Amino acid sequence: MSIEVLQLCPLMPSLETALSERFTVHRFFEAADSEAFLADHAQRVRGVVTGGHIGIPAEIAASLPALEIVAINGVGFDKVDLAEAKGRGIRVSNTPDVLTEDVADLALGLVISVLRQIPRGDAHVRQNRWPDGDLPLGSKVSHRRYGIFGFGRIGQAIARRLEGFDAELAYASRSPVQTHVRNAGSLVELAAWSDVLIIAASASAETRNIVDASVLEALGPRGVLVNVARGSLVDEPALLDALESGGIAGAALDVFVDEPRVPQRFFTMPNVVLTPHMASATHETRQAMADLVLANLDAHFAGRNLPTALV
Ligand code: 8YV
Repeated sequence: MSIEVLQLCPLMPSLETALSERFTVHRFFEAADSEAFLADHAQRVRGVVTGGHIGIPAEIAASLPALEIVAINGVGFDKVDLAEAKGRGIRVSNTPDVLTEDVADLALGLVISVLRQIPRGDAHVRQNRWPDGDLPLGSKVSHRRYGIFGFGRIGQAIARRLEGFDAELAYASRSPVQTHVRNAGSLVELAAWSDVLIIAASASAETRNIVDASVLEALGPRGVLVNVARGSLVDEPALLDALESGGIAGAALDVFVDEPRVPQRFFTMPNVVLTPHMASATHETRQAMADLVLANLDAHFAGRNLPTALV
């Protein structure tokens, strides 16, 4: 009998094909009636495959008595209760490292997009508004002060890229890091020093809403916020207020509090660049993530250690 696996979100087609060749896959996200769906399948489900942005909701985990492994297609594990998993003897894996470059690349793309107004320029040309006049001037990218909050693999990859822009760099982090980059101290001190504050820290109870009104005030009316981490790190209403009142100069955001729903107040702001949580969304990286998801599932069901285990 084939092993039964619950899939909580759409995945790239090659991964879905590979999963269906190995397992009986129940596509939970397509269920019209989730309770009835779980009543039909939950007792036999031994594996869950999910995205980093979705994790596994507590009520689903609780409904799966035979669950052995949660394989996250993503590096973030903020939406999986690791302590609960450990307590139940459930293994959890993620896909670290393979997406670091892409997330850092997108962070740089967002920095350049917001400072140099690339999406605005694109709209200006497409909407044939250029004959009526030029865009207002943008801001310089090179030789600026960049503060990076969270200085793990992704934060450091962002710093390496910014060195190519002759940037001044500083970071703040909850754990000490061995680096030549200056430690600015607290997040408020980092924000006060920065022209651009880039959020690259992982989400947790301690970092929830950590970018609050006081951090935005420290960043100030010439400062720009870039977030490639998780929406939960930013107090979104405070950010909207700061953008509307001129409390900060602009923002570029790949992540939001209640994805895929984004507050409409953002939509009309000319000083904001918005992308749909796509930092790891390249063919190459999603394939590498898929390979790791499969490697972890294969290892588990063959009784081996997981290549990238969290628990
Ligand atoms: C993905 C992510 O969007 O790695 C993460 O934690 O949030 C992203 O890479 C997502 O997990 C894809 O399933």
